[in-house]
Amino acid sequence: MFLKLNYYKAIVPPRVIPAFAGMTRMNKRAFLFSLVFLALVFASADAWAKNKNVSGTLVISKVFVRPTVPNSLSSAAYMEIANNSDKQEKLISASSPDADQIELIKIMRDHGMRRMHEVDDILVPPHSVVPLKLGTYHLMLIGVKKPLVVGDTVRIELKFAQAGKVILNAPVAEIRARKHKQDR
Ligand SMILES: [Cu+2]
Repeated sequence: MFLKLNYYKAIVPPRVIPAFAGMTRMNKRAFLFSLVFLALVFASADAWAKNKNVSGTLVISKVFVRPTVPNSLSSAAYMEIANNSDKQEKLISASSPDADQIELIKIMRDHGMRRMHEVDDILVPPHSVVPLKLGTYHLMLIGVKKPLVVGDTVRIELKFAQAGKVILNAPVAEIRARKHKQDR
């Protein structure tokens, strides 16, 4: 068998694989058909997996953006990010056509005061939910193009390490809990 393979390698061009060279015409046809069939199976499985990743294993809910206050061009977006997969997910950036930039902000305690710290990413461990809410994280919209009022919708594009781009249409709504002075 080993010798036979070497023999085929010697007489056929390098790009023709040895197994193919020894086949009858019918076998070649069946072999090519199998290759095409397998390629189609893998292509559709891949598409299905990608689709499932965005819509099934990564679930983003409770999304809203705060209205802007007078004389302010910034706002904050809140949501819950659920990762139902076995892999760690990571929010790596966010942007919006309605704002100059969006920063990922973590609230940290500093001498008893809550302060905003920009972070590079927000980790979402496998099978867990990370809330972006008062006291944890939020997305800081900087340089909004026009004042945001209740009833408006803000398009936010999130970029995840695993799932890639996720587009949200976030409603502008008042925050129900206590006030968060750091965001003003
Ligand atoms: Cu903020």
